[in-house]
Amino acid sequence: MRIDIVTIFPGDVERALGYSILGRAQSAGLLTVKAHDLRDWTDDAHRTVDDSPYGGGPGMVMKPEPFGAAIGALSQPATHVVLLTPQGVTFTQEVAQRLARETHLLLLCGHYEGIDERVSRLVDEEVSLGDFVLTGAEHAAVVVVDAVGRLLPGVLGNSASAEDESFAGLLEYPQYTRPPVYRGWAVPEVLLSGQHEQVRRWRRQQSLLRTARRRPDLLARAELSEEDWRLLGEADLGSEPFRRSPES
Ligand code: JF5
Repeated sequence: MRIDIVTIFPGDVERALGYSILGRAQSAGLLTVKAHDLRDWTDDAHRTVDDSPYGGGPGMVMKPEPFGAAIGALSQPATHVVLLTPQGVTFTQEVAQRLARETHLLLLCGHYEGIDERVSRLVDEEVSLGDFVLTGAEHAAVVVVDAVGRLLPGVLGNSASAEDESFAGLLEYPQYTRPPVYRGWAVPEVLLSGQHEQVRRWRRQQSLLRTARRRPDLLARAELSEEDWRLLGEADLGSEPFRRSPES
């Protein structure tokens, strides 16, 4: 896959994506990421990318022409153009899986108080990380490249594809490693028992309970088996252990 990113901070974005698993994926030729300076598609001496809003009001609005010229220069027939903005559809694992099937992504990063509305006519979709506002969409672009990049064939280890199917349904079960007792908190006995079928049932039950407590919205949409209903029914929904400062 190739991912081009249009931003006023191309150096920072490329550096952020050059480390760890995504850096290795790029070195291995599984993924190519290139960040481009939006100001390269301006034509004035000051390389202006913003202007004051029509109708008045505070702040600045990003001009449409540099984005339009960048899209024109970087797009191929197969390119999928994504504008990162709080106005977009919410980015989920399902969106990441859909984008991971593309061969060429072009991500556009907005800034300031917003972008001229006509830029939306030039893109395939608008995507938002969630209901919050960033100073710039660069951090959103890095998140999207990370979530999409780890889904590409060969980027993660062997367990990758199986693991990803499990998400979007239920939350993961709790995991433990050594030591068997830490600060008086013991690892659940069943995990030390070597009884694989009991371990499997316990993990499934923990996933169901944790999802019921923390994300009832996910549980409502999950497809539960007969066994799932039994595992849920036989357990006390209860509450989670205290975190810091229970009296605050
Ligand atoms: C931005 C107009 C972009 O705040 C964001 C963002 C949040 N989720 N995804 C992107 O980007 C900055 C602000 C205003 C366009």
